[in-house]
Amino acid sequence: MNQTELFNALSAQRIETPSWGYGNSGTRFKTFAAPGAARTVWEKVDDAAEIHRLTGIAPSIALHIPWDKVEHYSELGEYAAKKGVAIGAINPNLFQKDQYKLGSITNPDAAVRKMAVDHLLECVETMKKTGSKDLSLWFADGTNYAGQDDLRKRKQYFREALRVVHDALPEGSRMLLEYKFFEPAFYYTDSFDWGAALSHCVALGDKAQVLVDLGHHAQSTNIEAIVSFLLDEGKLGGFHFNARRYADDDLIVGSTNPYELFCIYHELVSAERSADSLASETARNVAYMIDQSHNIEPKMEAMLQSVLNCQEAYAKALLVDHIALQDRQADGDVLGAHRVLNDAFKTDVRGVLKAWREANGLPENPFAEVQAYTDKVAAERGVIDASGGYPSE
Ligand code: RM4
Ligand code: MN
Ligand code: MN
Repeated sequence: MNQTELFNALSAQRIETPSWGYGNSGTRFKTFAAPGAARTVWEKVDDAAEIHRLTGIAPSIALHIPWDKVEHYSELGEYAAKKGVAIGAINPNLFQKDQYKLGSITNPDAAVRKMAVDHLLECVETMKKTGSKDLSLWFADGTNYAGQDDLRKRKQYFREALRVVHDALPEGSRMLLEYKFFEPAFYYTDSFDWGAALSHCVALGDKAQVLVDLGHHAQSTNIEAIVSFLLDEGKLGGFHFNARRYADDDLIVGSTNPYELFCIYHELVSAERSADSLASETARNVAYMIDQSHNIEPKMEAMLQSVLNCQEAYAKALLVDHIALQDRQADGDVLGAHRVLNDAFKTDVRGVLKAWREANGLPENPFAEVQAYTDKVAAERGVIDASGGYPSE
């Protein structure tokens, strides 16, 4: 890959940032208020636009409904467009109502299941107003004890509900189905792994694809293998990027395991470049999204770092010598092939990325600028009471 091709690929990279990464957030123990944290969806749009201004590759913001509910979505869309970003994925919320104690779309009570489906359909209507192409689905549904509920019945409820939503999606849009093996349910989760999510998506049809959240796997799961399998099936729809050490930690993507992120990007680049049209088209349409809520680190700086970590991993993946790699693989050269991959991973791409930033008129020192922005909004917005967590003493 020559410099022009490398620069073009870097310019085409896209990372969506989440509205919920800009507001105050915490653990169940405590939410520490961040000075200047966005208080409204409009301010979240301002913050997302600033991250895009600083990076050039974060042109959309995901919304969470109802956290980001507004009366007129067209107004919000226009406001965002004026700021230079688009409204991205719509994330429904099916875990914060009292009725959902035993689940939403898999609840044993038909009235609750209907309420959940109605919310999903409302989100489909919202997509039409915001021009969003992706409905991003995560379900807290599951059970805590063996025998608590009928697992096959729950699977059927899950499928039935998703079918209604799938069939209501406008042309050219899709549903992205997340899976997570635990939490908040601990015995069983209705969308518990990529295999279950994949079989639902296959049964539902063309508008259903799997979303891989990096925090939703058991320790040492080979996520790049899941990515390659889903790409080959034409069923990888998107990512929720973050990093984990123990569980769904939502730390900065690429911070705990940069090699994993590189290997994931390598699978995406090689699918995109392959002669297999299904895999390459699937790779080209993947929605890359960050799903992180920063609890103690400065929010804007953390989001900036996250986008830049994705850029660095992608740049390294672009440098893999695919011809040499295929030759070594065909020769059964175990470590030779491994070294070809690692040569790219070990390349210091900071100089290339600096040159790319210059060529694209981006700020030379985005961290200094994000600090200035954070100071400015802290003065304007102040600190809002966050408290949260367990009841205070
Ligand atoms: C889940 C999952 C979803 C997110 C919720 C709040 O762990 O990652 O994507 O919307 O958390
Ligand atoms: Mn997620
Ligand atoms: Mn998660």
